[in-house]
Amino acid sequence: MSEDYTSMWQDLGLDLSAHDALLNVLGSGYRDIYLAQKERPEGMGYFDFVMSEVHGLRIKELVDEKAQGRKIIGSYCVFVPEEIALAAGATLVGLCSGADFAMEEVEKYLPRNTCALIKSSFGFKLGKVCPYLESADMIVGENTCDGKKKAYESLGKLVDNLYVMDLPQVKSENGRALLRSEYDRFRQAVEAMTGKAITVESLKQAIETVNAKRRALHRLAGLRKADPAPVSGLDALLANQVSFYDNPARFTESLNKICDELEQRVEEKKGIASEKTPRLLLSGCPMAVPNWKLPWIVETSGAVIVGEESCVGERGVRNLTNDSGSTLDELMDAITDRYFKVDCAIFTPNPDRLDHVMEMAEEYKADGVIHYGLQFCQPYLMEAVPVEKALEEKGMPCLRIETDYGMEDVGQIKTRIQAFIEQVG
Ligand code: BJ8
Repeated sequence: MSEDYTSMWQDLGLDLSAHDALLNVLGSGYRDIYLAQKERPEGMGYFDFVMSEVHGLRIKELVDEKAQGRKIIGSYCVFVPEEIALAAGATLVGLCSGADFAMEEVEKYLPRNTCALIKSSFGFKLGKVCPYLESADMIVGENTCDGKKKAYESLGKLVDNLYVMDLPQVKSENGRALLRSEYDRFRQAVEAMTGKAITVESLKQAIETVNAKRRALHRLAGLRKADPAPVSGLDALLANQVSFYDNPARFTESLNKICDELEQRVEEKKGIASEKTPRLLLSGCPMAVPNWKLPWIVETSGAVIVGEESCVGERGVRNLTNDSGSTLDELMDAITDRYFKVDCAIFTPNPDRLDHVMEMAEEYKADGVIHYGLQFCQPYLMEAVPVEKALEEKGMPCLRIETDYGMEDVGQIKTRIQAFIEQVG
């Protein structure tokens, strides 16, 4: 880290020794997993820098924004529209966590058989180690899976700024009407917090900013269709993860620069692995920082990941918001339409996701799909079965992996993945 941020972390109320321990684990994990990769694009230096400052410079930026009166909104789900936050003069950051922390404490609040993602969010709060959570003026929870919606009842007792957004579970007219009214309610809550009314101009501008970020991520995704793959799945995942924290305009510019370099690589047929290396698609639960376990296992076992059907991946960013509306109502409708297409497994039925996984497998010329389900995540584990069946009917091999954030099962997963790679290769 470029500076000593101890006093800033202290002011945010972090537990300094626990936070130090977390940074150490994060730092050594990053070194062993990311910096050990070969043939990385030079532009990834930007993400190395961002990660080295993820609790430093970026937090200082947020603290400075707060000092100038800007509000920070933390969110746990891609259903929370960044467009609305930006249009009201607020900054949105992702809060999902990808590491176990303070598990003993967590299990005083949540049953053991809760998914690692929810437990981790609680662990970061109870362990007082997340400066994003502690900087947030509003924390948005959403009624998606049963685990999350019940967990927010407990989280509401641990924080005094939780806002719960209701979400539909069915893609019907009523479902869309609920989403639209919840987005209006959220807009009003954010306006009341920032004291800034959203205008047609500010919303259009915000839509453009977020669309530009998504377009850059589409560009990155498109380049991964090449063989040899110009960038690793680990690095592409990192770009997607950082998109939840970074300043959106800076992120877009930096990612576009990396894509320029990757375009060059594709032209020169330069890859992170040789041509014809087995290509795998990941599908399933989101992977929040620093959850790099599965891609790390896959890419150190002789395959390359070419896409993620995930909220930290294509499910989260594939659709753009139409900015052609000329009234607030039309723009809010466009936002609702855009987010209503997100095919999270909490929806029932959810045929779009099955179609999307198959489309992606074809487009990215995958040799096989790994379905990633977090233990105790009912929506994704349940959908893993029809996903696997649909893929296999099309002759696309699929491997279902169910795991958590622990490292105890790495050896066993590696053996299964190596066998799968042999099969598809
Ligand atoms: S839109 S995927 S970000 S809810 S892993 S907490 S589903 S038990 S994270 Fe998600 Fe929004 Fe959907 Fe995307 Fe529950 Fe499963 Fe845990 Fe999950």
